[in-house]
Amino acid sequence: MEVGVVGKPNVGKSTFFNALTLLDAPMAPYPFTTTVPNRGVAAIRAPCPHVEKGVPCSPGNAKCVDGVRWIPVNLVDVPGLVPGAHTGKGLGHRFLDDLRAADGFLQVVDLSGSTDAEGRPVAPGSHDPAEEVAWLEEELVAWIAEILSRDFARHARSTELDGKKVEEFLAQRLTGLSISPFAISTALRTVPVDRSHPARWSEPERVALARELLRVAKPRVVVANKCDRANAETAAALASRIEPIPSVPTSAEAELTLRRAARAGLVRYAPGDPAFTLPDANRLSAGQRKALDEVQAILARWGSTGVQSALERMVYDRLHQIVVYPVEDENHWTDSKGRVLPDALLVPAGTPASEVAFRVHTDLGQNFIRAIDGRTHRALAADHPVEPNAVIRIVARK
Ligand SMILES: Nc1nc2c(ncn2[C@@H]2O[C@H](COP(=O)(O)OP(=O)(O)OP(=O)(O)O)[C@@H](O)[C@H]2O)c(=O)[nH]1
Ligand SMILES: [Mg+2]
Repeated sequence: MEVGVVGKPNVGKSTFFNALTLLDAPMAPYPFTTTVPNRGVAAIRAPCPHVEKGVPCSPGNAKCVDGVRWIPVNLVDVPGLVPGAHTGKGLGHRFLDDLRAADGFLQVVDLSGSTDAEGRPVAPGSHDPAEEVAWLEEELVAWIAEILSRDFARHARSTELDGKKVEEFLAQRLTGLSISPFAISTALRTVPVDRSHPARWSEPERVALARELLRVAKPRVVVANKCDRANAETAAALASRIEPIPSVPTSAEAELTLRRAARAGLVRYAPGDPAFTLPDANRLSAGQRKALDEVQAILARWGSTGVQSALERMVYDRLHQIVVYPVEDENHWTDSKGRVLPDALLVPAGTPASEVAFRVHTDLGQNFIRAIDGRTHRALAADHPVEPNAVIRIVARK
């Protein structure tokens, strides 16, 4: 699972990225601070089944803290895009190629309206963040259309000569873009192109296909950042202007402050929580105390910093992922070495049991006999969809 962080310059993309990964990507109050993509690992929360089992777990890939599993998700932060980036404005848009594998885009905008379209500081409230949602979509469409069009005529002609299916042709053009066959067939159904003659597809037809592919294959969530300098009315106005794209008000700066303070042992705070506590208030300098007071006020006003929810909104609600726990012993929920619930996997909702087996190991998938639900002890056939949070054993031919 990979999520891309995109948006115009100076809105807080790298701050948001650092808050979720605790890395140190450069951040600064001017445009184009980021010039090369930053990659890191964030995590989303899931209730750990060890709590209902009443035995401690031994997590491998996803740590467990107080009954909450933190499931890793790859995050990529890129340079800022400006209107016209596909024609070379700003830093252009070639760096978007580093987001080819992204399953969805978190678009960070400046809810406080204190940066113009190019990311230059302006008076708060003087720029409407809804505008950048519209033009950023055009930039993403232009990027996919360009990938689709690279060396198009030659490939299209050879497709026609070889009598290859148009779905196959598009899949090849879009290799590595994490666009499913489902998205491709949906786009071909929606956009009335001549299926037998891709070489005749016009530029506007290719752009229309790119737009549809983006809509189906790359869900977006808008991260309405700098909410510490905005109010609930502005957040509601943005939400209604950009419907149906969901938006989450965030203060990436507050989240980064809290996570760094928690790492230093100055506060107790679990990402996404509505509050934090101070284990030893005497350890704080006057500056630290002031910064934490400000964060406290943001939490009181908004309920949380929103950063953790924004990522979870993407992975759970927009990408429809669920967590499953494969085990080898359906009674004790252990692997062959006796470790309880060692692995937590993200899979799309509705994934059949046999597909989960493939995700664990190709051999298990190929030799699948049945799966067994660790709670009900019922057998699941190959095509049976796994439940969210399922603990399952795969039974395979030896
Ligand atoms: N008030 C406020 N400022 C923020 C917040 N998040 C980031 N900033 C500030 O916004 C400025 C830009 O932050 P960056 O994270 O560098 O922004 P970016 O979008 O990565 O910028 P580029 O890499 O130049 O595209 C910095 O001065 C941050 O401190 C926030 O939640 N609230
Ligand atoms: Mg940046």
